[in-house]
Amino acid sequence: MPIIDLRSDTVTKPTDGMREAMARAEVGDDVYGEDPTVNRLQEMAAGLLGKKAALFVPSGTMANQLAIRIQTQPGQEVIVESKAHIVRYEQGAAGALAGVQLHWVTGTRGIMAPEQVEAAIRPQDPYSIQTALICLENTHNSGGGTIYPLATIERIRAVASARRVPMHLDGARLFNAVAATTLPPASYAQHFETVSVCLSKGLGAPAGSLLVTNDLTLIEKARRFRRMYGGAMRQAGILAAAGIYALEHHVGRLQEDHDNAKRLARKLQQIPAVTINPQHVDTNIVIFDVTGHRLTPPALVDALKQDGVLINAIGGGSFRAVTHLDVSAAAIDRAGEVFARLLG
Ligand code: TLP
Repeated sequence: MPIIDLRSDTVTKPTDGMREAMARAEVGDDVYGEDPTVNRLQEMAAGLLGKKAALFVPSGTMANQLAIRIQTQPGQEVIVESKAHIVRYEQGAAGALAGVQLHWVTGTRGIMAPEQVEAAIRPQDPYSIQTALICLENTHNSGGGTIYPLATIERIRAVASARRVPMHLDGARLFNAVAATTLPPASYAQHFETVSVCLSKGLGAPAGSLLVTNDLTLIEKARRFRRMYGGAMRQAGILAAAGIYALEHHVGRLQEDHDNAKRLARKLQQIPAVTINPQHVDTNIVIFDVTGHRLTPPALVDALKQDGVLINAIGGGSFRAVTHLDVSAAAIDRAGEVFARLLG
């Protein structure tokens, strides 16, 4: 019985075509700027997002942390949604590495209202901590793969510009938002000084993220801190080739993952013990709740595993299932049967 792994879209394995591209990649030492495949990926990513430059880094966490480090000073503050990846899953790096304080704003399914952001920006008086950066996450992971409405981003941008605060986008899953809305990636990216995008989530590359910006001084700063953080790689073209392949072949198929996520959500909705609103499934992340069920969250995760379905418990009675290129519609149907049997 093949395992249906819905824990994350990070679990995807490189396809045969991707492995071939990796094997053929022309490489060089990227610390000398001499890896032609890394350079090609960086140019490609910058072009796609309508920016001047990009820096290839090992992970989404590093891309976010570089963005924070290069746009803040120790002792300043960063506005971020309370369930953002930067808050929950980056091991306190913003405090530990950049020396900044995070100012949490609780949004609706991860989306902050422009008025909330405005209220969170500190006054410029001699005693208040200074707001250095505003971070948004699109799609919002813990919010349930929520797409940031472009109109909301535009209004937050207007607030940020009026108060002269730069903005960073954690776009680990920006291409899911792009696939769902059919808006070009640059239409989102134009509102941010820096954008991070991940190649190793729904796009299916084994590793790698990009930090993208228009500001060449910021890219050079990021290159130095990438080195400091231990993220400067050598013949990284092998990984960059996977990224190029992903951008060329796997963006167009993301809508399949979104269709499968909706399919799973509709199946879960039919189980009385499950609380879920399929309308809230914007992209490839399905969050549902089974609070009060006889099985505790770890027991449910274990029972599902026995039946070949892997998901993550994310606190309280909530669970997350993520669709991706290694999960077919038929696999979703089988997972749906397992959920119905164990929770019904
Ligand atoms: N998210 C992972 C876990 O770390 C939770 C997942 O399984 O979803 N930004 C966002 C919005 C993310 O969801 C993630 C990874 C990252 C950044 C970090 O990427 P990596 O894992 O490459 O450091």
